[in-house]
Amino acid sequence: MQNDAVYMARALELAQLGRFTTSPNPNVGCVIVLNDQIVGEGFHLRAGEPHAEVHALRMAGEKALGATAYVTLEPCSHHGRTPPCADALISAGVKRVVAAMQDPNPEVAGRGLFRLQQAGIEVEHGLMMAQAERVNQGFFKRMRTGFPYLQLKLAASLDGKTAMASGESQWITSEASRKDVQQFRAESSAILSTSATVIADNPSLNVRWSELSNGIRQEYPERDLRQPLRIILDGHNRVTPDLRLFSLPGDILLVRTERGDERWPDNIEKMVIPAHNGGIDLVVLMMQLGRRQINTIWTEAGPTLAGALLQAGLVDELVLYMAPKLLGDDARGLCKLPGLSALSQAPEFKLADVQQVGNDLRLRLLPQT
Ligand code: AOF
Ligand code: ZN
Repeated sequence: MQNDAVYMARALELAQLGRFTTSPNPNVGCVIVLNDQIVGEGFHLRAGEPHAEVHALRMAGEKALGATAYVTLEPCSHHGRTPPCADALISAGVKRVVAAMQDPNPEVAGRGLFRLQQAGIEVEHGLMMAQAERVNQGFFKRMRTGFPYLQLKLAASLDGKTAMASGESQWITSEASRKDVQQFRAESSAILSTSATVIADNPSLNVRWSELSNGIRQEYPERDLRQPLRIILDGHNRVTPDLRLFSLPGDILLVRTERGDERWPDNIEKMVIPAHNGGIDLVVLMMQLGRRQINTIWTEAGPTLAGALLQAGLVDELVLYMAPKLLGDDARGLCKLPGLSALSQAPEFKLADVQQVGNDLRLRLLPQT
């Protein structure tokens, strides 16, 4: 139908409203239309609460009878924390369902659409699929591979340096870039850093909702503004409880290579991962974080972790803030990639987006495979 794309675009807009809260669930939006009029709208806010379709059906009431439902993800067919949305659409008497894409969750994976079809509902899928993919990059990667979607934040000078020789590095980029970072943190399931970084910079690694630029604080009730999980890699047991991040709200997951119970700080989650090349085995770590239902990881650390993640092929996206400064020859490089000797071995990236942020440039880059 002619207006299908308009209604799906609205459903995608609604799906986006869940981006700070739905993890580990996906962002999903739903619009119900009768006689070319929107009679119901909804989105998924939080795991354990009703799915997008249920909110939209509640709003539509009896007007769902004979209507078309536009959903950004295949309606679910399983009993998870909530009952199947496919059944709710069938009992409400919806006539047609248009889904942007199938749900890659193996519990669903086509069964939702099949069940609707079996009930005599007209079913279509694939409308605005590329956009629908983008609202759930993390959830989809985890469902398809078991690994989280990992973003690596880097901050560099014009000459590609990230810190002075002394290690001084915290304020290379502008205030505007630091605000921009808050947005990425807020949308992530977890923020990943290392003991080296938290000891050197003593950062909060949490979301300062008041600093987010676009009025998010007004749009969302206080209870919805969760803090992403802070994951600290501490391969050499160096983290101590006096660091700032321990005194701020939000959960912390400390990752070490040996248990040694007595020396862990209190009130944190512990994870023990085998050692690899003198550090934590990052591939095993990511598998475990996927199992722990972490969809997206925002990484803020130094050149060692950056290089190791890149070499292990675990980075899905680089977000590079480039400040118009020169730090000179003695400054430190952006990421440690030992053993590169030929240009043919140099990792390459595809530029996905470039934006000016204050006086800095923000580049979003995807590894070339
Ligand atoms: C939908 N609509 O709005 C969402 C869906 O534990 P539950 O009951 O919340 O189910 C979670 C799973 O349901 C999730 O992994 C994904 O496959 C699907 N999410 N499905 O029809 C929604 N959020
Ligand atoms: Zn559902």
